[in-house]
Amino acid sequence: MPRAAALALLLATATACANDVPEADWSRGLLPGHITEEGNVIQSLWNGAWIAALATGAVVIVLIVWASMFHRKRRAKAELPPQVRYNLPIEMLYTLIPLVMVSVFFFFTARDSERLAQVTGNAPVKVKVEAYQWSWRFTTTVNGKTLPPVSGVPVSEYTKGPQLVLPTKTKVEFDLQSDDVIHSFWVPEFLFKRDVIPGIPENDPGRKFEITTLDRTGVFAGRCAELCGVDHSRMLFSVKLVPQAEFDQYIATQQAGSAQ
Ligand SMILES: [Cu+2]
Repeated sequence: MPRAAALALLLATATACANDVPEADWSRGLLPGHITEEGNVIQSLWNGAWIAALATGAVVIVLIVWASMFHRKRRAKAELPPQVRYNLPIEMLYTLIPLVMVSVFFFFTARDSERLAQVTGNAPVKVKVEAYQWSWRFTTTVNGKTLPPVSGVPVSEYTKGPQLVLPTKTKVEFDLQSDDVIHSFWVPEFLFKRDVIPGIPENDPGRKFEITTLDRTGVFAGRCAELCGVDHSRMLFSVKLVPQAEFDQYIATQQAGSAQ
């Protein structure tokens, strides 16, 4: 009983502190609601993988129960049951079914990761992300014009970290760079994260990825997902999604600020 009470207390406090943790919903298989088109791809791969895993599990459990109920050793007959060694059809089945299953899983995973890694290079908004111990610097280029960079310091609340403003319904390219250690750029609502690895040369496609934002506004938490030192947990930032008109306004104020 005291254990249960302690757990309940822990859960209550954890929930109270975790204001930047997006709400996970059972209908989405416990993923947060996504804000990118790529999120649709990830959500359906996630759902499909769970359905396949649960279906496989159900078949296995039914077979185990069936075998243990109807093929028990009978007391009277002490002899071995019929053996299926060297039974070609059954052995082929043992081999073929797992092969087909793994191929199906592999096909969907490969198809979707290919799609997610695709970089067309024609995104109207490009963001250079520089990760450092322990914050981020975002340099946004819109239609060839570069805005002054936004950078931050370690903070305990994501709203106080550097903020990346992006328009809705727009393709955005990210270019990840680190000059110290490995970090990982993670916005939970992207349903995607990628390691920021030092030493990858500029223009290497391995440091880039693209998203297309959905028509969903708001401020979303971002964090570093690779233990990178003492203030790793305070390497927080936010992504603010605004309608195009508001984004144009933001660009205008940023450019005016940099001209002074
Ligand atoms: Cu980090």
